[in-house]
Amino acid sequence: MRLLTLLGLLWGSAAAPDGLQWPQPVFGRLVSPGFPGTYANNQEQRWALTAPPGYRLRLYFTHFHLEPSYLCEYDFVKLSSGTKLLATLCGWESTDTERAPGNDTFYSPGSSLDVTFRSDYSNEKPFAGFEAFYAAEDIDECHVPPGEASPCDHHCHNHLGGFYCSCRAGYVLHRNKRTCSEQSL
Ligand SMILES: [Ca+2]
Ligand SMILES: [Ca+2]
Repeated sequence: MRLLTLLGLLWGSAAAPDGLQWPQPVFGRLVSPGFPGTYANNQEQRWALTAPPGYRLRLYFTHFHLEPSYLCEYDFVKLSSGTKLLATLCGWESTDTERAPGNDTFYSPGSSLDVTFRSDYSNEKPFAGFEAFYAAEDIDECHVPPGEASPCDHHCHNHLGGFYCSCRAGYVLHRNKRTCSEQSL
């Protein structure tokens, strides 16, 4: 019951329309029910994590031991962001048909990350579940993958929570703050 209340509070704050403040850095620890003890059957828990605008969420696992199953259809930890599925994890070692997190670090594409843990109706033996840590980190908008356009015409400057553009000598920054045009004399 207490858990449900907490989830409700998390939901409530995540659903706040505006004026949502982040007075403190966003970070925390997630564990499966009962961790470091074994998790029970028929568990489902969801964490809706939200970072401030301009930030993304980074998450990694320090412990992971779930029942392995083909395509992780029995017990799993699912990472998603909106409708985008980022990973479905189970077992403790990756195989051809299942993925365990290992030393991977996971990043939300935007400022939200949903973590869902689910266990099915049975376990052949006890499993201790998982422990994970998350933190919000600045999105480096200036760092774009090869082949993608930089957000700035000329120079891009990253900063915490955003970025800004500047232009080479002889050019001025357009009102859109991105485009550079030749300075008219
Ligand atoms: Ca199970
Ligand atoms: Ca930034």
